[in-house]
Amino acid sequence: MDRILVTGALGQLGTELVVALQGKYGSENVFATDIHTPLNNNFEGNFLTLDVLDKRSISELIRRHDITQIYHLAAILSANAEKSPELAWRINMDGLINILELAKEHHIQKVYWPSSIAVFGPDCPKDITPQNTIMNPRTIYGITKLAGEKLCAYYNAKFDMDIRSLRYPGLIGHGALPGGGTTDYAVEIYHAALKDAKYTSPIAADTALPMMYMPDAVRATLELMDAKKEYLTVNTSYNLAGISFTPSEIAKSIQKSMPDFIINYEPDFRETIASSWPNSIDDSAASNDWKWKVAYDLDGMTREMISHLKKKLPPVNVY
Ligand code: NAD
Ligand code: AKB
Repeated sequence: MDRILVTGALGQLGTELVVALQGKYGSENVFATDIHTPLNNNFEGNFLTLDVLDKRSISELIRRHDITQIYHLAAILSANAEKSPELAWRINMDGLINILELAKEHHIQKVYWPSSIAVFGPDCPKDITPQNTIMNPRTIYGITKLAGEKLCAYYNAKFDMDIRSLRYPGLIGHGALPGGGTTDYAVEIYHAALKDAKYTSPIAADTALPMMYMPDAVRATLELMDAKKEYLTVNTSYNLAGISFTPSEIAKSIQKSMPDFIINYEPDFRETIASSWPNSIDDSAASNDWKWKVAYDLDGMTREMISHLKKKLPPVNVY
């Protein structure tokens, strides 16, 4: 029987991935953890407070609950990482090596660890960025993700482990508030549209970034984890494409259901990060190896985001 530990479970990805894991493995077999506690303590299922820098507590939790798989999501995202690089290095790298060492020691069957399009830098091809290319990330977050990919590949090869990874594009979901990333503007914009009918973008109007609606990201994760190991040809982290759009294009998509919505642009340090990342991604390795196919386009995602958030926020001119 599979028993699952999820770290960083209260974040944007964890909030939706935990529900999918509970559906697949049974709520009683999923142990969601985070350094923070759930708001109003209203978490459905097992929840435990856990700091990924506290190796002894992680080891104790794995032993006590007979954990067989780990989804290690805890991290500091790109924009926040630029404000505290040393903290980002500790959480992203020391947290990862704690998990890898404990996974080895406790003979964990499978580990999932997410990487990011942040592994790419300004020297890589911007359009349809290949799986393997020059990387040279310029952000501390991207550096930790690239080092993390190499670390996972090393543990796989050296200790014959099964650690799998995806290079997510910017993820867009309604389950949790944005977590300090550069692509998080594309989550904030929906909240702002419904709350104030206007948004000031920290990213320039025509800077395209690869993005993905959260249900696609969750499905990709479960599909990769279910794939037969012998079919997987990428030993670092799979490129994942999704949909690419600019702030001006997402604004136009929102205006289809909210014609009064206004967008302004005040690019800040996040624009520098965004313009060092790809415009779009080549994910043919994922399509070939485990038949990955994206489902949501920009307008489909916009319709769902507005419909879900409308139930949570006071509405402003939604037609
Ligand atoms: P998030 O910032 O929303 O959530 C991260 C969670 O980690 C938070 O709930 C936070 O409380 C927790 N955390 C921070 N420090 C911790 C610690 N010391 N111990 C335990 N928990 C701690 O991030 P997310 O968007 O959910 O991202 C999850 C993972 O996916 C990260 O590894 C991130 O790098 C990766 N990823 C996310 C995106 C995206 O667009 N959201 C894109 C690419 C990759
Ligand atoms: C960020 O912007 O930092 C994340 C990511 C793309 O990894 N959303």
